[in-house]
Amino acid sequence: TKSLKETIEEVIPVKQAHLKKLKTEYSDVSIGDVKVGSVIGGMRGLRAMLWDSSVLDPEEGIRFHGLSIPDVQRALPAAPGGKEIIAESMLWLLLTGQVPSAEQTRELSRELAQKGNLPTSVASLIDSLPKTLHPMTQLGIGVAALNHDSSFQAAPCNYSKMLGYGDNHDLTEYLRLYISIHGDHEGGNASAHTAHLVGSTLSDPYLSYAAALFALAGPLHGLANQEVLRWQLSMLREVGEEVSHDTIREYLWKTLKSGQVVPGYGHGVLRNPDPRFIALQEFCESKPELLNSPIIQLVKKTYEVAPDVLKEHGKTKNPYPNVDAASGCVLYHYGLTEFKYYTVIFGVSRALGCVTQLVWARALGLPLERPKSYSLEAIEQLAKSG
Ligand code: CMX
Repeated sequence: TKSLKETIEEVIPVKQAHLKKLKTEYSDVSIGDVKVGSVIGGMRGLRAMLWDSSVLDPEEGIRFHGLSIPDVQRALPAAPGGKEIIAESMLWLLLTGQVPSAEQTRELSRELAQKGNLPTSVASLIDSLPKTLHPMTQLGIGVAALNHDSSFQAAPCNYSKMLGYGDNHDLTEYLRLYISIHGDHEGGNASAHTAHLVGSTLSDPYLSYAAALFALAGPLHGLANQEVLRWQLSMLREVGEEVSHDTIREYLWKTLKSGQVVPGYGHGVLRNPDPRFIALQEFCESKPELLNSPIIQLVKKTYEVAPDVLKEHGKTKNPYPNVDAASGCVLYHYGLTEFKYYTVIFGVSRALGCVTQLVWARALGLPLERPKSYSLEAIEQLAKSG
């Protein structure tokens, strides 16, 4: 059986040749317009990045090397004794475009675990930080400090054990699914793009990935899962467990009328329910214990009502749930009740996509990112001159 390194060695020349062909044959071909709306609107929809491992379709959601979430759930090996995909098999797929065998996945898990010891200096650094410092800041500082040492590892293996939940098989399975499907979401989202930009300066993987974590820590991005839980719990406290759809509808309107967004709903690109949300919902439906949980029942009922309310509200381009609408509530049910920690799990998972792209950026010799910027006056001049 081939190792990950041997497989990548085979794949790289093929991709390099493909890039060379694009460069030689198509460098002058235009694949889109740059509209003023994109320049002043956070580069929304601008076709401006190469990101080979995953593509986000507004209607059907993410595909990893062409495989949808149900496809990867069917194709990728599960952990021994489990049913859910493990992160190592997703890392293999992202890096190589190929589905690993169970044996290859186990070998990669072993290798990552062997390389996964934390240097004592980093452990002491983290211990010296104030306990009240947000866990995302602690994670970013810890990862950045790892650049002192050489070997990079994205080891999410044994993560459940490290968190002290090793005996909880269902939570371990949930974390496997969670980490695998949060790993990559094409290149333009804030965390992935940050890792790519910082990496394009040849900054090392620790610093590039640490930068991505700080982008993920924002409430419009990864922090949303913590916000969703806070919001659903206060709804639960106010409306109680036996709540009707009408009461939820009223609560949603109250949130919107107070000028807040409905957390966990809407997306910069997606225009349908996020298939990652659906995969997590299906996980809940496969476990009777989760189906009886008041917070998970509330997430489900909210999903039955919120899209219509958001459509009527009329602002958001996507009235459907994103992945954050469900993810934190399941962790909460299983007893992982430190809200602030949730984005850390998302961050651990994002290592998969960020590291994959750093490998590919180096393998393909991609250049320093340096888009052109313009002042408001200059944009107006450019727009007037057509
Ligand atoms: N509730 C209420 N209003 C919403 C909304 C929501 N869930 N989502 C978007 N809107 C509003 C926007 O605030 C915006 O209003 P203004 O015109 O007054 O500024 C309008 O609808 C248009 O926004 P959009 O183009 O549909 O959405 P954006 O691409 O600007 O923003 C996102 C996308 C995710 C930041 C936004 O939908 C949001 O704030 N959602 C709630 C927070 C959340 O769930 N974030 C997690 C995203 C997933 C992730 O990256 O991890």
